[in-house]
Amino acid sequence: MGHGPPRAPPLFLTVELDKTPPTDIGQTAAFARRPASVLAEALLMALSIGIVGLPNVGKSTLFNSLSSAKAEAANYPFCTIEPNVGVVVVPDDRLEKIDSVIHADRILPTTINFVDIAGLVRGASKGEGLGNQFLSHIREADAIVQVGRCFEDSNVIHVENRVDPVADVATVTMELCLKDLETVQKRLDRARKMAKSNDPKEKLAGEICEMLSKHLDDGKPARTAQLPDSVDAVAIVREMHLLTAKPAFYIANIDEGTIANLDGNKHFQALKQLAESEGSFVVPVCAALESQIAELDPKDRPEFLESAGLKEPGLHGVIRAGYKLLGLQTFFTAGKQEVRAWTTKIGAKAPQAAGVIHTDFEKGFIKAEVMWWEDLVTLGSEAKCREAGKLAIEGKEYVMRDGDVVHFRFNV
Ligand SMILES: Nc1nc2c(ncn2[C@@H]2O[C@H](COP(=O)(O)OP(=O)(O)O)[C@@H](O)[C@H]2O)c(=O)[nH]1
Ligand SMILES: [Mg+2]
Repeated sequence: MGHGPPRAPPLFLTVELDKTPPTDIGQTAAFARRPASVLAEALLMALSIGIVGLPNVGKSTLFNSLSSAKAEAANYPFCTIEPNVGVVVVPDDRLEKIDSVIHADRILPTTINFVDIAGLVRGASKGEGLGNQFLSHIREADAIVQVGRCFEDSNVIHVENRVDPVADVATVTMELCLKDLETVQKRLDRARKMAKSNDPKEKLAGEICEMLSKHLDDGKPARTAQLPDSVDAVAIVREMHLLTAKPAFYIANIDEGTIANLDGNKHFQALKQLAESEGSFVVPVCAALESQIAELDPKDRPEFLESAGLKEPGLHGVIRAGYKLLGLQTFFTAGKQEVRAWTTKIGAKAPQAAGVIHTDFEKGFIKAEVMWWEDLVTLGSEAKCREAGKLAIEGKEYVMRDGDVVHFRFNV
């Protein structure tokens, strides 16, 4: 195996992607044969999580901390794509460990997008506040995280004059439910009109819409509705693109005083109970602390975290939660130029993973050479893995694992 065909060229596209400012895209050789929108395409392909919640709960503070953890993100020159869309680095300890045996020129983590969605207030579904502008942002997001204010601070006005995250969450969820109700009602009208045609799918659509109407009317998100478990039913619901059908979790924005002692924060406990009743979960953070952590030099962070009683920045938990909720996993490429993490959906096969790096890798996929990241770190090199029989040659049907280190062979 050591005398196989020459190594595939380095990952030129991705290297260029990070180094080339957007205006120069069409001019570099690597991009010459690709559409100028390749950067836009790459960024759009990234899955995104929308941050929602009432005003003054700490959304923007969290968003800014997420997208301005500058040191890690230095390799991403356009960390904020639009003022409210941020590219966020997915923290992963394995990168450093892999690099401890590779000594690459640089390490590149994988990313996920967060979107700061303002404008949700009571009455928003009827155009209050910023009107319906927020809706398109929520529709575009792949998942939703709702921030609940659990901190008391008389200097920060609460729009409804009380600190009650469960009530806040209910208000926001209700606005989204009301918007979904309109969608469901339209679909129901159509199903009823079509009833005469005896189309079984329309009959099913009618039943589903009736169930959903009742559920949404109670202020319950569509994702928690018990619906028929069939391919048609799933398609009917999916086609409606309901806001409350998106996967969701919660952030509890806690004050500095109780972040290290959550049992003592009744607001957090209440929010946790609500999340769990929906089969979801809540991640505790202190937005005020997170914004200080994001400003710090990475080498000063451990001491700061320790003094705050934290093991890691709370935002790491938020990022991991979002990643998991979206059903994502990580694989690595490791070479002299870079050690890099990439994202695929759980269950992706080797050619799809190759396509995350470059569409040519997918089209011309031949095989994947796969090592387990820990084997690489323990044995010290790809050659050693090969000798030890720890480097597998996999084909098109190989299902990627979280933690694979891969070298793709392809033909263009
Ligand atoms: N005391 C305290 N204030 C916070 C915290 N998080 C946010 N704030 C403050 O609350 C105000 C509103 O925060 P912002 O992030 O703009 O809220 P948004 O309207 O949800 O985007 C700002 O003055 C923040 O500094 C926190 O954890 N503790
Ligand atoms: Mg804001």
